[in-house]
Amino acid sequence: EPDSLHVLQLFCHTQHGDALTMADGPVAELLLRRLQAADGGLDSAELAAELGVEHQAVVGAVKSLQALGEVIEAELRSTKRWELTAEGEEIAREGSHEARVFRSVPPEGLAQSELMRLPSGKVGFSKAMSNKWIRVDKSVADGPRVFRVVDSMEDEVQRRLQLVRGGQAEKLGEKEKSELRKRKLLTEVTLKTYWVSKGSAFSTSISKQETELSPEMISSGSWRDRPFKSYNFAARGVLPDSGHLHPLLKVRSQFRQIFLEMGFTEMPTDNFIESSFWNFDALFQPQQHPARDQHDTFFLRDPAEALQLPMDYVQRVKRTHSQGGYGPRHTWTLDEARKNLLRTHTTSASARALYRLAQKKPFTPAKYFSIDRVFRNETLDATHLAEFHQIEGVVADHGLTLGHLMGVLREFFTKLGITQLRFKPAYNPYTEPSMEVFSYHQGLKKWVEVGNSGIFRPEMLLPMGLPENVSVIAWGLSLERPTMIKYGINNIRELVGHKVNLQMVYDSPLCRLDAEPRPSQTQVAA
Ligand code: FB9
Repeated sequence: EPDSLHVLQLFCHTQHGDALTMADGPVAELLLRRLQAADGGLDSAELAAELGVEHQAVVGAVKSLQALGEVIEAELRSTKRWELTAEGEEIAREGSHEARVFRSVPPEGLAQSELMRLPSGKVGFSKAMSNKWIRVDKSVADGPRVFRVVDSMEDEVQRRLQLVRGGQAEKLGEKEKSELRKRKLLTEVTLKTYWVSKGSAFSTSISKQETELSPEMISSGSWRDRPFKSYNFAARGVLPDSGHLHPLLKVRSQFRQIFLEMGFTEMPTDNFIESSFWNFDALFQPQQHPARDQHDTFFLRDPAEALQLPMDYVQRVKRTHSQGGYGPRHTWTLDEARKNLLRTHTTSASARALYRLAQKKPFTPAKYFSIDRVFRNETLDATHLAEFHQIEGVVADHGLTLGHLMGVLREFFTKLGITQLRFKPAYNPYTEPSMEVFSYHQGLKKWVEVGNSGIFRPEMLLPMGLPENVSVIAWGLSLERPTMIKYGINNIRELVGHKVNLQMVYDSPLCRLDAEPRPSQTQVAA
Protein backbone atom coordinates (compact mmCIF):
# COMPACT_ATOMS: atom_id res chain seq x y z
CA GLU A 1 0.00 0.00 0.00
CA PRO A 2 2.09 3.01 -1.29
CA ASP A 3 1.99 5.72 1.43
CA SER A 4 0.60 9.14 0.60
CA LEU A 5 3.99 10.53 -0.37
CA HIS A 6 4.32 7.84 -3.02
CA VAL A 7 0.85 8.59 -4.29
CA LEU A 8 1.77 12.22 -4.50
CA GLN A 9 4.90 11.50 -6.50
CA LEU A 10 2.90 9.43 -8.91
CA PHE A 11 0.26 12.16 -9.08
CA CYS A 12 2.66 14.99 -9.70
CA HIS A 13 4.54 13.08 -12.32
CA THR A 14 1.52 12.85 -14.41
CA GLN A 15 0.10 16.31 -13.74
CA HIS A 16 2.80 18.85 -14.07
CA GLY A 17 5.64 17.44 -16.08
CA ASP A 18 8.61 19.46 -14.83
CA ALA A 19 6.74 20.89 -11.83
CA LEU A 20 7.99 17.83 -9.99
CA THR A 21 11.54 18.81 -10.51
CA MET A 22 10.83 21.90 -8.52
CA ALA A 23 13.66 22.16 -6.02
CA ASP A 24 11.24 22.33 -3.20
CA GLY A 25 10.03 18.77 -3.83
CA PRO A 26 6.53 17.26 -3.52
CA VAL A 27 5.94 18.37 0.07
CA ALA A 28 5.73 21.98 -1.10
CA GLU A 29 3.29 20.93 -3.81
CA LEU A 30 1.15 19.09 -1.29
CA LEU A 31 1.27 21.92 1.18
CA LEU A 32 -0.10 24.27 -1.49
CA ARG A 33 -2.87 21.80 -2.30
CA ARG A 34 -3.79 21.49 1.33
CA LEU A 35 -3.71 25.26 1.67
CA GLN A 36 -5.91 25.58 -1.37
CA ALA A 37 -8.43 23.31 0.32
CA ALA A 38 -8.05 24.78 3.78
CA ASP A 39 -10.06 27.81 4.79
CA GLY A 40 -7.68 30.12 6.56
CA GLY A 41 -4.34 28.37 7.18
CA LEU A 42 -2.78 25.17 8.37
CA ASP A 43 -0.28 24.15 11.03
CA SER A 44 3.00 22.70 9.75
CA ALA A 45 3.13 20.05 12.51
CA GLU A 46 -0.39 18.84 11.82
CA LEU A 47 0.35 18.76 8.08
CA ALA A 48 3.49 16.70 8.73
CA ALA A 49 1.46 14.31 10.90
CA GLU A 50 -1.19 14.01 8.18
CA LEU A 51 1.42 13.43 5.47
CA GLY A 52 3.40 11.11 7.69
CA VAL A 53 6.55 13.05 6.93
CA GLU A 54 9.12 14.61 9.26
CA HIS A 55 8.08 18.04 10.52
CA GLN A 56 11.46 19.24 9.26
CA ALA A 57 10.46 18.32 5.67
CA VAL A 58 7.41 20.59 5.95
CA VAL A 59 9.53 23.35 7.50
CA GLY A 60 11.95 22.99 4.56
CA ALA A 61 9.06 23.33 2.09
CA VAL A 62 7.70 26.37 3.98
CA LYS A 63 11.11 28.05 3.88
CA SER A 64 11.60 27.44 0.17
CA LEU A 65 8.02 28.59 -0.62
CA GLN A 66 8.68 31.71 1.43
CA ALA A 67 11.78 32.30 -0.74
CA LEU A 68 9.49 32.43 -3.75
CA GLY A 69 7.91 35.63 -2.51
CA GLU A 70 4.22 36.16 -1.66
CA VAL A 71 3.06 32.61 -2.47
CA ILE A 72 2.45 31.87 1.21
CA GLU A 73 2.49 33.65 4.57
CA ALA A 74 4.15 31.67 7.35
CA GLU A 75 4.05 32.77 10.97
CA LEU A 76 6.35 31.00 13.39
CA ARG A 77 4.49 29.75 16.47
CA SER A 78 5.75 27.83 19.41
CA THR A 79 3.26 25.29 20.60
CA LYS A 80 3.78 23.32 23.76
CA ARG A 81 2.85 19.67 23.55
CA TRP A 82 3.25 16.60 25.74
CA GLU A 83 5.58 13.85 24.66
CA LEU A 84 6.26 10.44 26.22
CA THR A 85 9.77 9.81 27.46
CA ALA A 86 11.49 6.60 26.42
CA GLU A 87 10.24 4.95 29.63
CA GLY A 88 6.76 6.41 28.96
CA GLU A 89 6.83 4.83 25.47
CA GLU A 90 7.82 1.48 27.00
CA ILE A 91 4.98 1.66 29.59
CA ALA A 92 2.45 2.70 26.96
CA ARG A 93 3.50 -0.48 25.13
CA GLU A 94 4.05 -2.93 28.01
CA GLY A 95 1.92 -1.48 30.87
CA SER A 96 2.98 0.29 34.07
CA HIS A 97 5.47 -1.29 36.47
CA GLU A 98 2.79 -1.59 39.17
CA ALA A 99 0.43 -3.32 36.70
CA ARG A 100 3.15 -5.76 35.73
CA VAL A 101 3.80 -6.46 39.40
CA PHE A 102 0.08 -7.06 39.98
CA ARG A 103 -0.10 -9.39 37.00
CA SER A 104 2.91 -11.37 38.23
CA VAL A 105 1.24 -12.16 41.59
CA PRO A 106 -0.62 -15.49 41.28
CA PRO A 107 -3.68 -16.20 43.46
CA GLU A 108 -1.50 -18.32 45.82
CA GLY A 109 0.75 -15.33 46.29
CA LEU A 110 4.44 -14.83 45.54
CA ALA A 111 7.48 -14.60 47.77
CA GLN A 112 8.31 -10.87 48.09
CA SER A 113 11.99 -11.63 47.52
CA GLU A 114 11.09 -13.25 44.19
CA LEU A 115 8.84 -10.35 43.22
CA MET A 116 11.65 -7.87 43.83
CA ARG A 117 13.80 -9.75 41.35
CA LEU A 118 11.33 -8.99 38.56
CA PRO A 119 12.42 -6.11 36.19
CA SER A 120 9.53 -3.87 37.38
CA GLY A 121 9.67 -5.37 40.89
CA LYS A 122 11.33 -2.55 42.74
CA VAL A 123 9.58 0.35 40.96
CA GLY A 124 6.14 -1.31 40.71
CA PHE A 125 5.88 -2.88 44.19
CA SER A 126 5.49 0.33 46.21
CA LYS A 127 3.05 1.79 43.64
CA ALA A 128 0.93 -1.41 43.58
CA MET A 129 0.91 -1.36 47.40
CA SER A 130 -0.15 2.31 47.52
CA ASN A 131 -2.86 1.50 44.95
CA LYS A 132 -4.04 -1.18 47.44
CA TRP A 133 -3.80 -3.78 44.61
CA ILE A 134 -1.56 -6.08 46.64
CA ARG A 135 -0.69 -6.77 50.29
CA VAL A 136 2.27 -8.39 52.06
CA ASP A 137 1.84 -11.12 54.59
CA LYS A 138 4.94 -10.97 56.79
CA SER A 139 3.79 -13.83 59.00
CA VAL A 140 4.55 -16.50 56.40
CA ALA A 141 7.22 -18.92 57.60
CA ASP A 142 9.58 -18.78 54.62
CA GLY A 143 9.52 -15.00 54.43
CA PRO A 144 7.10 -12.24 53.47
CA ARG A 145 4.64 -13.22 50.75
CA VAL A 146 2.72 -10.90 48.42
CA PHE A 147 -0.95 -11.47 47.67
CA ARG A 148 -3.46 -9.74 45.43
CA VAL A 149 -6.07 -7.61 47.20
CA VAL A 150 -8.25 -7.04 44.16
CA ASP A 151 -9.08 -9.48 41.38
CA SER A 152 -8.39 -6.98 38.59
CA MET A 153 -7.26 -3.44 38.23
CA GLU A 154 -7.30 -0.64 35.63
CA ASP A 155 -3.75 0.32 34.40
CA GLU A 156 -4.66 4.02 34.41
CA VAL A 157 -1.01 5.03 33.85
CA GLN A 158 -0.77 3.02 30.65
CA ARG A 159 -4.16 4.28 29.47
CA ARG A 160 -3.20 7.90 30.04
CA LEU A 161 0.15 7.50 28.30
CA GLN A 162 -1.55 5.87 25.32
CA LEU A 163 -3.96 8.83 25.20
CA VAL A 164 -1.02 11.23 24.98
CA ARG A 165 0.72 9.02 22.43
CA GLY A 166 -2.48 9.21 20.39
CA GLY A 167 -2.29 13.00 20.45
CA GLN A 168 -5.15 13.37 22.96
CA ALA A 169 -3.15 14.82 25.85
CA GLU A 170 -5.88 17.41 26.32
CA LYS A 171 -8.06 14.59 27.69
CA LEU A 172 -5.81 14.41 30.79
CA GLY A 173 -6.18 16.79 33.74
CA GLU A 174 -3.22 18.98 34.85
CA LYS A 175 -2.81 16.86 38.00
CA GLU A 176 -2.59 13.62 35.98
CA LYS A 177 -0.10 15.19 33.58
CA SER A 178 2.12 16.58 36.32
CA GLU A 179 2.05 13.20 38.11
CA LEU A 180 3.24 11.45 34.94
CA ARG A 181 5.85 14.18 34.43
CA LYS A 182 7.10 13.69 38.02
CA ARG A 183 7.48 9.96 37.21
CA LYS A 184 9.59 11.07 34.18
CA LEU A 185 7.12 9.29 31.87
CA LEU A 186 5.97 12.51 30.21
CA THR A 187 7.72 15.77 29.18
CA GLU A 188 6.32 18.98 27.80
CA VAL A 189 8.16 20.00 24.64
CA THR A 190 7.95 23.33 22.87
CA LEU A 191 7.49 22.78 19.20
CA LYS A 192 8.28 25.59 16.83
CA THR A 193 5.66 25.25 14.11
CA TYR A 194 4.53 27.43 11.25
CA TRP A 195 1.00 28.68 10.77
CA VAL A 196 0.87 28.78 6.97
CA SER A 197 -1.70 30.79 5.04
CA LYS A 198 -2.13 31.89 1.44
CA GLY A 199 0.11 34.74 0.31
CA SER A 200 -0.92 37.53 -2.04
CA ALA A 201 0.67 35.58 -4.94
CA PHE A 202 -0.76 32.24 -3.84
CA SER A 203 -1.06 29.55 -6.49
CA THR A 204 -0.98 25.77 -6.33
CA SER A 205 1.32 25.42 -9.31
CA ILE A 206 4.63 26.91 -8.67
CA SER A 207 6.85 26.97 -11.59
CA LYS A 208 10.48 26.37 -11.04
CA GLN A 209 12.24 29.67 -10.66
CA GLU A 210 15.57 30.06 -12.40
CA THR A 211 18.51 30.89 -10.21
CA GLU A 212 21.10 31.15 -13.01
CA LEU A 213 21.00 33.08 -16.31
CA SER A 214 22.59 30.50 -18.62
CA PRO A 215 24.21 31.28 -22.02
CA GLU A 216 21.61 29.14 -23.83
CA MET A 217 18.76 31.09 -22.15
CA ILE A 218 20.35 34.27 -23.50
CA SER A 219 21.07 32.73 -26.93
CA SER A 220 17.58 31.15 -27.10
CA GLY A 221 15.91 34.24 -25.57
CA SER A 222 14.04 31.79 -23.32
CA TRP A 223 15.02 34.00 -20.36
CA ARG A 224 12.19 36.34 -21.43
CA ASP A 225 9.42 34.06 -20.21
CA ARG A 226 11.21 32.27 -17.42
CA PRO A 227 10.50 33.29 -13.80
CA PHE A 228 13.74 34.12 -11.95
CA LYS A 229 14.23 33.64 -8.22
CA SER A 230 14.65 37.13 -6.66
CA TYR A 231 18.02 37.86 -5.12
CA ASN A 232 17.91 37.73 -1.32
CA PHE A 233 20.35 40.55 -0.61
CA ALA A 234 19.73 40.01 3.10
CA ALA A 235 21.12 36.49 2.84
CA ARG A 236 24.19 36.19 5.09
CA GLY A 237 27.12 35.13 2.94
CA VAL A 238 28.92 31.92 3.71
CA LEU A 239 31.66 32.84 6.14
CA PRO A 240 34.90 32.39 4.22
CA ASP A 241 37.05 29.77 5.82
CA SER A 242 39.78 31.89 7.39
CA GLY A 243 42.19 31.84 10.27
CA HIS A 244 40.91 33.20 13.56
CA LEU A 245 42.84 35.50 15.84
CA HIS A 246 42.63 34.46 19.49
CA PRO A 247 40.89 37.21 21.50
CA LEU A 248 44.15 37.78 23.40
CA LEU A 249 45.90 38.59 20.13
CA LYS A 250 43.07 40.89 19.04
CA VAL A 251 43.37 42.86 22.30
CA ARG A 252 47.19 42.74 22.06
CA SER A 253 47.06 44.42 18.68
CA GLN A 254 44.82 47.13 20.13
CA PHE A 255 47.26 47.76 22.96
CA ARG A 256 50.06 47.87 20.38
CA GLN A 257 48.07 50.42 18.41
CA ILE A 258 47.64 52.59 21.52
CA PHE A 259 51.38 52.53 22.33
CA LEU A 260 52.38 53.29 18.73
CA GLU A 261 49.88 56.18 18.65
CA MET A 262 51.60 57.49 21.80
CA GLY A 263 54.99 57.32 20.07
CA PHE A 264 56.32 54.25 21.91
CA THR A 265 58.70 51.72 20.36
CA GLU A 266 58.29 47.99 21.00
CA MET A 267 61.12 46.34 22.98
CA PRO A 268 62.41 42.96 21.83
CA THR A 269 61.01 40.30 24.17
CA ASP A 270 61.83 37.14 22.19
CA ASN A 271 63.46 35.39 25.16
CA PHE A 272 61.27 33.58 27.68
CA ILE A 273 64.49 32.37 29.35
CA GLU A 274 66.25 35.15 31.21
CA SER A 275 69.18 35.37 33.61
CA SER A 276 68.51 36.26 37.24
CA PHE A 277 70.81 39.20 36.54
CA TRP A 278 68.51 40.96 34.06
CA ASN A 279 65.29 39.70 35.69
CA PHE A 280 66.21 40.71 39.24
CA ASP A 281 69.71 42.09 39.91
CA ALA A 282 69.62 44.78 37.23
CA LEU A 283 66.33 45.89 38.79
CA PHE A 284 68.08 46.17 42.20
CA GLN A 285 65.90 43.31 43.50
CA PRO A 286 67.95 41.85 46.37
CA GLN A 287 69.13 38.26 45.99
CA GLN A 288 67.33 37.43 49.25
CA HIS A 289 64.02 38.80 47.94
CA PRO A 290 61.29 36.15 48.42
CA ALA A 291 60.27 36.39 44.75
CA ARG A 292 63.69 34.99 43.87
CA ASP A 293 63.05 31.57 45.31
CA GLN A 294 61.58 28.46 43.75
CA HIS A 295 58.12 29.26 45.13
CA ASP A 296 57.58 32.19 42.86
CA THR A 297 60.05 31.66 40.04
CA PHE A 298 60.67 28.80 37.57
CA PHE A 299 64.46 28.30 37.58
CA LEU A 300 66.12 26.27 34.83
CA ARG A 301 68.09 23.04 35.33
CA ASP A 302 69.48 23.22 31.75
CA PRO A 303 70.79 25.68 30.66
CA ALA A 304 71.20 26.42 34.39
CA GLU A 305 73.51 29.41 34.07
CA ALA A 306 73.80 32.53 31.89
CA LEU A 307 77.33 32.74 30.53
CA GLN A 308 77.39 36.09 28.79
CA LEU A 309 76.79 39.02 31.13
CA PRO A 310 78.24 42.53 30.55
CA MET A 311 80.81 42.15 33.36
CA ASP A 312 81.70 45.82 33.74
CA TYR A 313 78.04 46.59 34.29
CA VAL A 314 77.67 43.50 36.51
CA GLN A 315 80.46 44.82 38.74
CA ARG A 316 78.62 48.11 39.17
CA VAL A 317 75.40 46.23 40.00
CA LYS A 318 77.31 44.06 42.46
CA ARG A 319 78.66 47.17 44.16
CA THR A 320 75.21 48.72 44.29
CA HIS A 321 73.70 45.60 45.86
CA SER A 322 76.54 44.71 48.21
CA GLN A 323 77.99 48.03 49.23
CA GLY A 324 74.88 50.09 48.87
CA GLY A 325 76.26 53.49 47.90
CA TYR A 326 72.84 54.91 47.14
CA GLY A 327 70.90 53.04 49.86
CA PRO A 328 70.45 49.61 51.55
CA ARG A 329 73.12 46.83 51.27
CA HIS A 330 72.57 43.13 50.46
CA THR A 331 74.98 40.16 50.15
CA TRP A 332 75.40 39.49 46.42
CA THR A 333 76.95 36.62 44.48
CA LEU A 334 77.62 36.27 40.74
CA ASP A 335 76.48 32.62 40.84
CA GLU A 336 73.01 33.69 41.99
CA ALA A 337 72.93 36.32 39.24
CA ARG A 338 73.87 33.76 36.60
CA LYS A 339 70.93 31.46 37.44
CA ASN A 340 68.64 31.10 34.41
CA LEU A 341 64.88 31.28 34.88
CA LEU A 342 61.64 31.82 33.01
CA ARG A 343 61.24 35.61 33.14
CA THR A 344 58.74 36.67 35.80
CA HIS A 345 58.05 40.02 34.12
CA THR A 346 58.91 41.89 30.95
CA THR A 347 60.57 44.52 33.13
CA SER A 348 63.75 42.46 32.45
CA ALA A 349 63.38 43.53 28.81
CA SER A 350 62.99 47.13 30.03
CA ALA A 351 66.26 46.78 31.97
CA ARG A 352 68.03 45.51 28.84
CA ALA A 353 66.54 48.35 26.73
CA LEU A 354 67.48 51.03 29.30
CA TYR A 355 71.01 49.59 29.54
CA ARG A 356 71.34 49.76 25.73
CA LEU A 357 69.94 53.33 25.88
CA ALA A 358 72.52 54.25 28.52
CA GLN A 359 75.33 53.12 26.20
CA LYS A 360 74.22 55.67 23.61
CA LYS A 361 75.79 59.03 24.45
CA PRO A 362 74.55 61.73 24.61
CA PHE A 363 71.36 60.52 26.29
CA THR A 364 68.24 60.82 24.16
CA PRO A 365 64.76 60.46 25.69
CA ALA A 366 62.97 57.22 24.85
CA LYS A 367 59.54 55.60 25.11
CA TYR A 368 59.39 51.81 25.04
CA PHE A 369 56.68 49.21 25.41
CA SER A 370 56.49 45.43 25.59
CA ILE A 371 53.66 42.90 25.50
CA ASP A 372 54.74 39.32 26.00
CA ARG A 373 54.52 36.20 28.14
CA VAL A 374 55.85 36.07 31.68
CA PHE A 375 55.91 33.11 34.04
CA ARG A 376 55.22 32.95 37.78
CA ASN A 377 55.07 29.86 39.94
CA GLU A 378 51.82 31.06 41.53
CA THR A 379 48.85 29.28 43.06
CA LEU A 380 46.46 28.72 40.22
CA ASP A 381 42.90 30.09 40.50
CA ALA A 382 40.11 31.30 38.21
CA THR A 383 42.06 34.39 37.21
CA HIS A 384 45.68 33.22 37.61
CA LEU A 385 47.67 30.73 35.52
CA ALA A 386 51.42 30.07 35.79
CA GLU A 387 51.88 32.41 32.84
CA PHE A 388 50.24 35.56 31.56
CA HIS A 389 51.03 38.36 29.15
CA GLN A 390 52.51 41.48 30.73
CA ILE A 391 52.02 44.84 29.10
CA GLU A 392 54.68 47.40 30.07
CA GLY A 393 55.31 51.03 29.21
CA VAL A 394 58.57 52.86 29.95
CA VAL A 395 59.44 56.54 29.48
CA ALA A 396 63.00 57.76 30.04
CA ASP A 397 63.69 61.48 30.05
CA HIS A 398 65.20 64.28 32.06
CA GLY A 399 63.42 65.23 35.29
CA LEU A 400 60.36 63.02 34.95
CA THR A 401 58.18 63.07 38.07
CA LEU A 402 55.25 61.19 39.58
CA GLY A 403 53.05 63.82 37.90
CA HIS A 404 54.39 62.79 34.49
CA LEU A 405 53.66 59.18 35.39
CA MET A 406 50.08 60.01 36.39
CA GLY A 407 49.69 62.03 33.19
CA VAL A 408 50.92 59.32 30.86
CA LEU A 409 48.79 56.75 32.75
CA ARG A 410 45.71 58.94 32.24
CA GLU A 411 46.47 59.29 28.52
CA PHE A 412 47.09 55.53 28.18
CA PHE A 413 43.99 54.36 30.04
CA THR A 414 41.79 56.97 28.38
CA LYS A 415 42.62 55.29 25.07
CA LEU A 416 41.38 52.11 26.72
CA GLY A 417 38.09 53.77 27.45
CA ILE A 418 39.06 53.99 31.13
CA THR A 419 38.75 57.55 32.41
CA GLN A 420 38.12 57.44 36.15
CA LEU A 421 41.53 56.58 37.67
CA ARG A 422 42.78 56.46 41.25
CA PHE A 423 46.39 55.96 42.33
CA LYS A 424 47.23 54.02 45.48
CA PRO A 425 50.74 54.00 46.95
CA ALA A 426 52.36 50.58 46.49
CA TYR A 427 55.76 48.90 46.70
CA ASN A 428 57.97 47.34 44.05
CA PRO A 429 61.67 46.45 44.65
CA TYR A 430 62.67 48.41 41.54
CA THR A 431 60.50 51.54 41.71
CA GLU A 432 60.18 54.22 44.34
CA PRO A 433 57.61 55.77 44.61
CA SER A 434 55.25 53.08 43.29
CA MET A 435 51.53 53.23 42.65
CA GLU A 436 48.77 50.75 42.01
CA VAL A 437 46.31 52.10 39.47
CA PHE A 438 42.58 51.65 39.97
CA SER A 439 39.65 52.45 37.66
CA TYR A 440 35.94 52.60 38.44
CA HIS A 441 34.26 49.86 36.42
CA GLN A 442 30.69 50.82 35.41
CA GLY A 443 29.58 47.24 34.72
CA LEU A 444 31.03 45.87 37.94
CA LYS A 445 30.02 48.96 39.91
CA LYS A 446 33.39 48.95 41.76
CA TRP A 447 37.03 50.10 41.65
CA VAL A 448 39.17 47.55 39.79
CA GLU A 449 42.98 47.35 40.00
CA VAL A 450 44.06 47.95 36.41
CA GLY A 451 47.81 48.00 36.85
CA ASN A 452 50.95 48.88 38.75
CA SER A 453 53.54 51.62 38.15
CA GLY A 454 56.44 53.60 39.56
CA ILE A 455 59.65 55.55 39.03
CA PHE A 456 62.66 53.24 38.60
CA ARG A 457 65.13 53.52 41.47
CA PRO A 458 68.48 55.26 40.92
CA GLU A 459 70.05 52.04 42.22
CA MET A 460 68.73 50.51 38.97
CA LEU A 461 69.47 53.35 36.53
CA LEU A 462 72.85 54.75 37.61
CA PRO A 463 74.81 51.50 37.37
CA MET A 464 73.52 51.30 33.78
CA GLY A 465 75.27 54.58 33.07
CA LEU A 466 72.21 56.78 32.66
CA PRO A 467 72.83 60.43 33.56
CA GLU A 468 71.89 61.55 37.15
CA ASN A 469 69.06 63.83 36.00
CA VAL A 470 67.42 61.19 33.85
CA SER A 471 64.49 59.49 35.49
CA VAL A 472 62.40 56.66 34.12
CA ILE A 473 58.71 56.17 34.76
CA ALA A 474 57.08 52.83 34.00
CA TRP A 475 53.85 50.92 34.42
CA GLY A 476 52.55 47.44 33.84
CA LEU A 477 49.33 45.47 33.55
CA SER A 478 48.21 42.14 32.19
CA LEU A 479 46.69 41.40 28.79
CA GLU A 480 44.44 38.63 30.14
CA ARG A 481 42.46 40.81 32.56
CA PRO A 482 41.21 43.40 30.06
CA THR A 483 40.55 40.61 27.52
CA MET A 484 38.46 38.61 30.04
CA ILE A 485 36.49 41.72 30.96
CA LYS A 486 36.02 42.78 27.35
CA TYR A 487 34.83 39.33 26.26
CA GLY A 488 32.86 38.64 29.44
CA ILE A 489 34.94 35.58 30.24
CA ASN A 490 34.91 34.47 33.89
CA ASN A 491 37.50 31.79 34.17
CA ILE A 492 40.93 32.34 32.63
CA ARG A 493 40.86 28.66 31.55
CA GLU A 494 38.06 29.56 29.15
CA LEU A 495 40.46 32.05 27.55
CA VAL A 496 43.82 30.30 27.68
CA GLY A 497 44.90 26.68 27.72
CA HIS A 498 43.71 23.23 26.59
CA LYS A 499 40.17 23.76 27.87
CA VAL A 500 39.47 26.68 25.51
CA ASN A 501 36.52 25.92 23.27
CA LEU A 502 37.73 26.96 19.85
CA GLN A 503 34.21 28.04 18.89
CA MET A 504 34.68 30.90 21.35
CA VAL A 505 37.76 31.93 19.36
CA TYR A 506 35.96 31.56 16.02
CA ASP A 507 32.94 33.54 17.25
CA SER A 508 34.88 36.12 19.25
CA PRO A 509 34.00 39.45 17.69
CA LEU A 510 36.51 42.25 17.37
CA CYS A 511 36.05 43.98 20.73
CA ARG A 512 36.96 47.65 20.60
CA LEU A 513 38.83 48.25 23.89
CA ASP A 514 37.32 51.67 24.31
CA ALA A 515 33.77 50.38 23.69
CA GLU A 516 31.37 49.08 26.39
CA PRO A 517 32.46 45.60 27.54
CA ARG A 518 30.29 42.65 26.36
CA PRO A 519 27.94 41.47 29.05
CA SER A 520 29.56 38.41 30.61
CA GLN A 521 27.58 35.21 31.11
CA THR A 522 27.58 36.09 34.80
CA GLN A 523 28.99 39.48 35.75
CA VAL A 524 32.53 38.42 36.57
CA ALA A 525 34.24 39.32 39.81
CA ALA A 526 37.24 41.43 38.73
O1 FB9 B 1 46.07 43.91 34.64
C1 FB9 B 1 45.57 44.10 35.70
N1 FB9 B 1 44.29 44.53 35.87
C2 FB9 B 1 43.48 44.98 34.82
C3 FB9 B 1 44.00 45.65 33.73
C4 FB9 B 1 43.13 46.16 32.73
C5 FB9 B 1 41.79 45.96 32.83
O2 FB9 B 1 41.03 46.47 31.79
C6 FB9 B 1 39.67 46.47 31.89
C7 FB9 B 1 39.01 46.69 30.61
C8 FB9 B 1 38.87 47.53 31.81
C9 FB9 B 1 41.26 45.27 33.92
C10 FB9 B 1 42.11 44.77 34.93
N2 FB9 B 1 46.30 43.92 36.87
C11 FB9 B 1 47.67 43.63 36.79
C12 FB9 B 1 45.67 44.12 38.18
C13 FB9 B 1 45.20 42.87 38.81
O3 FB9 B 1 44.49 42.10 37.89
C14 FB9 B 1 46.25 41.99 39.51
O4 FB9 B 1 45.50 41.20 40.41
C15 FB9 B 1 46.95 41.00 38.67
N3 FB9 B 1 48.07 41.57 38.03
C16 FB9 B 1 49.05 40.70 37.42
C17 FB9 B 1 50.17 40.23 38.24
O5 FB9 B 1 49.63 39.26 39.08
C18 FB9 B 1 50.57 38.81 39.88
C19 FB9 B 1 47.90 42.20 36.74
C20 FB9 B 1 49.28 41.68 36.38
C21 FB9 B 1 50.37 42.69 36.54
C22 FB9 B 1 50.68 43.31 37.70
C23 FB9 B 1 51.71 44.26 37.74
C24 FB9 B 1 52.46 44.58 36.61
C25 FB9 B 1 52.13 43.93 35.44
C26 FB9 B 1 51.10 42.98 35.38
C27 FB9 B 1 53.48 45.55 36.66
C28 FB9 B 1 54.29 46.36 36.70
C29 FB9 B 1 55.29 47.40 36.73
C30 FB9 B 1 55.35 48.26 37.79
C31 FB9 B 1 56.27 49.26 37.78
C32 FB9 B 1 57.17 49.38 36.71
C33 FB9 B 1 57.11 48.50 35.67
C34 FB9 B 1 56.16 47.50 35.67
